[in-house]
Amino acid sequence: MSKYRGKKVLIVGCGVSGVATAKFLLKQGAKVSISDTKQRTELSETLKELGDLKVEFEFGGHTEKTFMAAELIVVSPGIAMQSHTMIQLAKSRGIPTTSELEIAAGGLEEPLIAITGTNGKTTVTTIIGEMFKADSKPVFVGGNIGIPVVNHLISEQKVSAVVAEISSFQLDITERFVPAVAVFTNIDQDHLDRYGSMESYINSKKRLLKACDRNSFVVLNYDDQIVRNFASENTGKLIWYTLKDPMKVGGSFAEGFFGVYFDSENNRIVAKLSNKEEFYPLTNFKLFGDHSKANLMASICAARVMGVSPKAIQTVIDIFKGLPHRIEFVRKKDGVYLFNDSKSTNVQSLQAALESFRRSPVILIAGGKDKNMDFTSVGPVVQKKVKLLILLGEAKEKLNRALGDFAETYLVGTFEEAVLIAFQKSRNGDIILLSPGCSSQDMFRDFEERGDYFKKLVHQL
Ligand code: UMA
Repeated sequence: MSKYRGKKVLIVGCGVSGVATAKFLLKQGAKVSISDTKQRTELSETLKELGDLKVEFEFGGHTEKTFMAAELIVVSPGIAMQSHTMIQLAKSRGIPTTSELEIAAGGLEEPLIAITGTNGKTTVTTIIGEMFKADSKPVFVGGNIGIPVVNHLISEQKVSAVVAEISSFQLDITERFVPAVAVFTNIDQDHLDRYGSMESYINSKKRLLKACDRNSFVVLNYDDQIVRNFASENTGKLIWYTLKDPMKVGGSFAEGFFGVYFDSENNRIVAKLSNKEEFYPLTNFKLFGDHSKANLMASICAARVMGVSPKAIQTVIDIFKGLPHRIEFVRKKDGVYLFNDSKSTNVQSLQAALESFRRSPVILIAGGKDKNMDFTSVGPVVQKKVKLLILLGEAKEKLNRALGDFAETYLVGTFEEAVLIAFQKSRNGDIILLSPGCSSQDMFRDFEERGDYFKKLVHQL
């Protein structure tokens, strides 16, 4: 019998994750209520999902009565639990809290491959999923990518693995889960408006490392200093991936190298995950930049240790076209190449996008909602690559102070102006790149709406 049967569970937050959790818990026989600060009318889309299922609602705020009546509280990832008065009050009265991820992980019969990091999470999650599919292995792909992991339990389908993108927000509210594989892509400034300091953001990411046991494979990016340092606290089976040749790094790293690296001379990836080396040529690999190779290597580590065949891995390398809004080629117009990188919502992703373009000068459109980030580190790459900087959104003044001296700069009010000026000022062979380096919520619902709007304007040119 389910441990949730008859239990009074309060779900805080009626978003995608809250609604999926409600559906699962109802199926388990729990008595479910949902509390949300929004009004019912604002939540009509997500509420449709629940149909006429028996749920008690509290809209327009959270009350003590509702929270104190619960035997278990499920907190949505978007809620900063540590500073939430009502959740802290409930905790102080001994009411346990949990998360959608913890509930889902507790019910999984299949191995969980968890991917976290500041950038590249969605791409790595997707590529791993594609590798399983190419090997005819059924797989569930979800998590922070927009599909709650608990949906897999609702579906009751058997798969060979669950691949989940895990955000720091999810990690903050999750205590008990043991991944079979944990992948760390990189860690750089992000969500500092929520965490206040890099240390606190890093500690949040580290919760995934701490969740691993000695049977877990821990995949670390050697090229990221913060992630590299995680090795000293690792208790699982360590796998490295790096763009560097381990023999050139030397020392004990080269001698005991277990992992995947990029062989630049032969444009191929080398996997040393057993006694036998495997080679994956990148001749047909379509994604731009070193960060894409790094994402691919992280994916190979996870897929290979979970038994995906080299043939399936090579198939995905050869055919994967990338995801929308990530340095996505939109169109060539009058000799000018236009790219949409709306998913670039932090400093590191902006840097990676600019570094991906080796040749032509770039006209960069950047700006959006600031997350308390410091953009000064992007100065040198702007100076090297950018011929014109077009800034917009809430962060435009801040970006101008950090980067304005490195390229001719325009501050504009709308996306229409930005695209128009970019195109008017462009010449044959130039690249126009939207890579905001900021989140989208000052002007759009999310990065997808922003990217779609940019693409619409580009097609209207
Ligand atoms: N709410 C309250 N009380 C509060 C604060 C919020 O009731 O004090 C309510 C809001 O009114 C809203 C609901 O909580 O109705 C929103 O919940 P949520 O923010 O947790 O969003 P979900 O729709 O459940 O989506 C979450 C993730 N959202 C966040 O982490 C902010 C989704 O990641 C994730 O895809 C989804 O669960 C499924 O797992 C999104 C995201 O932006 C894409 N993630 C961040 C990122 O990638 O940078 C971490």
